[in-house]
Amino acid sequence: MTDSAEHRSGFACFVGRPNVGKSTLMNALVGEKVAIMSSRPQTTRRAIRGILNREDSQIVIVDTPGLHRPRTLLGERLNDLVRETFAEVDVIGFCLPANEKIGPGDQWIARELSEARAPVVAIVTKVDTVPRDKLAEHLLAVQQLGEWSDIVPVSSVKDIQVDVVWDVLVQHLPEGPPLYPEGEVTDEPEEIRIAELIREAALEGVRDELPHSIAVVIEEMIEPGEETSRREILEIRAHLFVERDSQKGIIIGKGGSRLKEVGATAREGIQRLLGRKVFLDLHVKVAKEWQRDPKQLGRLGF
Ligand SMILES: Nc1nc2c(ncn2[C@@H]2O[C@H](COP(=O)(O)OP(=O)(O)OP(=O)(O)O)[C@@H](O)[C@H]2O)c(=O)[nH]1
Ligand SMILES: [Mg+2]
Repeated sequence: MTDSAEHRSGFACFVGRPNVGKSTLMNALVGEKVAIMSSRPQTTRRAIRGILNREDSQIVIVDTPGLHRPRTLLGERLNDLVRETFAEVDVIGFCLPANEKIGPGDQWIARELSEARAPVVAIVTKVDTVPRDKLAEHLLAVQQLGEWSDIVPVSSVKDIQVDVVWDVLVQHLPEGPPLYPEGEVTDEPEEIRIAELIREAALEGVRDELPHSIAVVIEEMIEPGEETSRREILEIRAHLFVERDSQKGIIIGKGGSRLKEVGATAREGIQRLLGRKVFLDLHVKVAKEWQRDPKQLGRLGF
């Protein structure tokens, strides 16, 4: 950094329909898995901050839950969260996937964004999935959808133009010193990141409504040597909630086989995150219709 007055810092957020690749793009920019990702819609349920550091700039990216027509109280709360977020940031990245036609969902979001105070950059995601001529057509359609300060095509998976997204977002940030200490990649508490890794492992391979019904709460983290410790390594006790008894069976699987797989996958991710070995103790519980119940939503952290 030559002149500290030229350092830029501020907040950006990604919005868009569920499953368009917002979290994958944030992780690609940060260079670490800050937000969980899955092929199921509505994977993200929180406004998750990823922190990007360069010598001349710091962008705090807020990854938001996909915007959709809400069918439950949880859905309404998530949409409110997104609106609050985009009212507070310096620049908004509106994510639209290259491999899907612009639909009523995108038009609805575009209308919402036309009220936003911050400039909006249209980010066309997943460009690796379409041929060039198709992409050109799509970019034109995106251009006609609203007023954008830029349009950036990107592929997070193939690392095409990810750095351009950074450059474009930074232009809209005010001058100022870093907001977070260098080296920090997120301000998400460790316990929440662990719970999210468990939820991510549970999401893949389940169908229909089940992904939406899953919630994870960390009950206890017991260090070896603590009074209640029964292990030589860190023990993590977590509850995996579903909404119905029938779902409990699906998650657990025949003879506990699926739950075992979920546990093994989650443990791998947690060990990578913490850089140490852990013992993961997973219990499946039923919280009846928690997505619609204000009291239970509160207990699960929404
Ligand atoms: N081919 C390809 N797939 C991608 C790309 N980016 C994301 N995906 C896939 O798209 C799916 C959804 O990605 P997410 O990042 O979880 O999407 P999201 O917009 O955060 O979804 P919600 O949190 O549910 O709103 C995952 O299966 C990703 O692997 C990309 O650049 N190319
Ligand atoms: Mg997401």
